[in-house]
Amino acid sequence: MEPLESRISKAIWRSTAEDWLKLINADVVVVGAGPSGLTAAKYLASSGLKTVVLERRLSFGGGIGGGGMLLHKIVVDARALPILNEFRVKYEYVSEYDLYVLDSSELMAKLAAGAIDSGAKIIHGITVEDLIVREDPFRVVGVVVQWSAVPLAGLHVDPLFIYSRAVVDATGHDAEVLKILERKNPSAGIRLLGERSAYSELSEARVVEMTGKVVEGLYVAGMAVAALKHIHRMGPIFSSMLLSGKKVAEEIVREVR
Ligand code: 48F
Repeated sequence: MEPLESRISKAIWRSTAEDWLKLINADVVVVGAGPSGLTAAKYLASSGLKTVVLERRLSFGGGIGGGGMLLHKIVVDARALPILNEFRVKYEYVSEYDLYVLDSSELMAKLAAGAIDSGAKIIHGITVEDLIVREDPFRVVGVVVQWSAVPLAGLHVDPLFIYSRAVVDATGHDAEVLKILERKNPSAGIRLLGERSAYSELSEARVVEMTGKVVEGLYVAGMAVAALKHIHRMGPIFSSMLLSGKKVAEEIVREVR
């Protein structure tokens, strides 16, 4: 048998290559492993769509881990309970405030586990730096990807591509994919109106309402919706992030399947 070092390396290269050869023609690319992206990934994958979540960092959960001002709790309202139950996340009802409180660590872990167990592939350390598009009519047909370490090192390295039937911008407050769409593709006719200051109640409702398709092939979920539609921020209440993820998945399943 070969020495252990060469077997370690070959096993990793081969398995990675096998995964990527499948993923290069995905059904759905979800950009960002925050609450909206992970929720979307679970429902997409459990509907049988080949789903890959690309996450720039080496962790899951996006803004969940910071809790409320670094306190290890977040809240939801009753609308989110069916989703929390599906992911088997525990919560406590605080009647005085009419809110459900949960541990941020549990939400992160179980959203990720739920997405993976449903068949989604989550790949860390990958930054989506551009889109693949077609014109006349304008549509998005995939993403341009790079190891996150490359921009951090300030290197110029040409990226690679993942072709997909749908892309979801779940990159949070910065709406990174939509910013690329706006900056580099004037023919898409999209303008980001920017997020507004806090108004939790209104924002929780509006983000879910405005979740969905942006242009052919590109959808938006989570706080990126607020950046697109000039919606207020809501702080560490996460009902709309979960509901938005589920809603975008349902829309894509209807349109892509
Ligand atoms: O920010 P994030 O948690 O987005 P979200 O799902 O949820 C927002 C809430 O966490 C919170 C809030 C609501 O209560 O206000 O902020 O809308 O997760 C976004 C993820 O996307 C990754 C980023 O590292 C984070 O984990 N991300 C951002 N840009 C890219 C990216 C990119 N270009 N390529 C890959 N990943």
